[in-house]
Amino acid sequence: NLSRLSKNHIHADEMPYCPKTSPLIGDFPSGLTLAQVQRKNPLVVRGGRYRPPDCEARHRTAIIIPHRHREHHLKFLLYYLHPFLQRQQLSYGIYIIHQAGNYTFNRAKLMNVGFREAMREEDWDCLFFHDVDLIPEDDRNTYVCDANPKHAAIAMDKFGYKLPYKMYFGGVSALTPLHYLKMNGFPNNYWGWGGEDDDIGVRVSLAGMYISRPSLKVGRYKMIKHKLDKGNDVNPKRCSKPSVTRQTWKLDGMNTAEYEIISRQYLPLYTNITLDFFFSI
Ligand code: UD2
Ligand code: MN
Repeated sequence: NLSRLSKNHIHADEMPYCPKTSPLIGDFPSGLTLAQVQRKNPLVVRGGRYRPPDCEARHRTAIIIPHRHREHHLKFLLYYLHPFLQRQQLSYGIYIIHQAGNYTFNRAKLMNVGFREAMREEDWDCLFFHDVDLIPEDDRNTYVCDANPKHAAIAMDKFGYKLPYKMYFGGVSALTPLHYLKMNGFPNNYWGWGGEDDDIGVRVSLAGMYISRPSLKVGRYKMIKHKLDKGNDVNPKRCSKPSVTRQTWKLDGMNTAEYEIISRQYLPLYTNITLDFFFSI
């Protein structure tokens, strides 16, 4: 007994003390690397794809994430999202749509790119259009589609876990390919911050559909704090009116989305699709 005690003691002595505050608790573990996320998700394969190992998934979901200069957020999102989606027993793939260059950011147009490029690869039955900085807090928030377009991010910490206004459609939304095509996708002409989410919300009803939502308890998200990015200035056209969308939705959207892909990389944790709108304007 004594000898075992002393052995333990020596062993403990050889190790450094744990940090004063554990990096393993709290929201965002410090010093997290993509290699660590990869090690924690051994069943995720090339391009950020996964299927449950012991049953046939009932749902095939693609996650479409618009991205530029948010590597820090992306790392945390992948850290939370991969295990979250695996617990839901989905067959899934993660697509990062990366806008390169300095041209003004265009979130909605990047979603159109993501839709077409993801559907080109696989017959996804649901697409989640997902801000890079939103972390789902509740496992019951299932990443599958409803009969109508679903707005998933309805209760965010930054809005006091309440829906800010009735037609709000920002953050995270889920549409089937049929929903998406029915509303002619998302607008291509919202450059910079704001307005595109309201336009998208109006498209849903103009196309004869409803916005479905999970409960306020389930649709909870944490937004990683950030400032407005360089190259994403407030869009002067952000206060678009439903009457404007009514005139434009059939003329601008998926049917007119033009772009040129610079590269497509199948990385261990996601598929990265890079483009620069400068070359397609
Ligand atoms: C709100 C909406 C968002 C969108 C935006 C207006 C929430 C939680 N989200 O977000 O859906 O409607 O307003 O456009 O209310 N991004 C980059 N790099 C950039 C700029 C943007 O990666 O330089 C991506 C990233 O995925 C980000 C998203 O675009 O999460 C939205 O941009 P934001 O986070 O700056 O805008 P925010 O939080 O006001
Ligand atoms: Mn944000």
